[in-house]
Amino acid sequence: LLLMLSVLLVACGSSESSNNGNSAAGDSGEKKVLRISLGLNDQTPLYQSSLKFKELVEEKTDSLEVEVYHSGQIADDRSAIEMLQFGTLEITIPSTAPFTTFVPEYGIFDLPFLLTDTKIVDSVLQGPFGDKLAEKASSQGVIQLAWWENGFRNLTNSKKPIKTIDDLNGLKIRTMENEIHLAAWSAMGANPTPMAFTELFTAMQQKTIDGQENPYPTIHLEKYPEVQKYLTETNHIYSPFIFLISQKTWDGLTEEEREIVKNAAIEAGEHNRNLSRETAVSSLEELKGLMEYNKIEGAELEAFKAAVQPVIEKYKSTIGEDFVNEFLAEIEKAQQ
Ligand code: KDG
Repeated sequence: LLLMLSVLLVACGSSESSNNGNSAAGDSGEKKVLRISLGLNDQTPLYQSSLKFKELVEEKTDSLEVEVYHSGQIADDRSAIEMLQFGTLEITIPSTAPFTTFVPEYGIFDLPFLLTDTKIVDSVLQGPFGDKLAEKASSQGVIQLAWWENGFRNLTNSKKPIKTIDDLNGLKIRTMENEIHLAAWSAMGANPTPMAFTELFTAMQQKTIDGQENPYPTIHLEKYPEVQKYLTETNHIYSPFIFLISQKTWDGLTEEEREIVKNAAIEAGEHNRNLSRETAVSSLEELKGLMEYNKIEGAELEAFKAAVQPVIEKYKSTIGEDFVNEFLAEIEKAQQ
């Protein structure tokens, strides 16, 4: 029995290493495997659109196979990005926030209350400015092939309704691993803690934190109402997803395969934007029946904006003053 077991183990080991060999090096004659690492679960628009990407790639070529892993099965956002750099993972689709430690310019999205609707978002990202920013990723051993959508972020907590900025006082909020988010929530009076997405549900369940902020589809489909009672519409941040592929993987693809992968990432990105937006509407409807909901607006919204203004000013230079000004000009152009 022991002998059989060790033979089996060796067989498993070798098939795994040959599979890794395929994905990294792309041995001729065998399929190259593109694994996608996602933090969100298999109910979310992110996962559904990753399946769309798989379908688009696999219908165009027999040489590539796409495998989609959800719920942080492979890694959290930051570790997945590092794996791409090492060439030990092929694709990940993280939020931009944890990517700012690699490329600070992505921090424009972390400046609160600047992007206010999807029309402006599309006009800024689906054009030359979006392309220019995406090109900056390649300095880090990863290539951004497309803009996908996480969505507008809103606040939940287990303690009390948040109606005024004073209600945030001392509230323990999980943020993404991002300096500007920490500074912004501190400026609004909360007590923020950075944490990988993969640890978030347990932290809410065990009450080591009181609240968190994410787009409606995540709040609903990751079942946060099971551990959070209050939902506050703040729309404080527009959070993009970035479709990243390892430079090492890219180098191992033929010209034709690159074309297929890039086009599929863009087309599935369009699918993702539509699905995310539809789901944001339906998820909010569902959430209103499961949580106590209110919206920050009018004078109260102005108080939130005023509190984070010094943070915006402070981080302009970290991101790059000229680049932030270019971003602001793009927003203004889109508003006309
Ligand atoms: O797959 C994406 C998630 O890992 C993460 O980016 C979701 O917005 C998110 C968060 O709050 O960490």
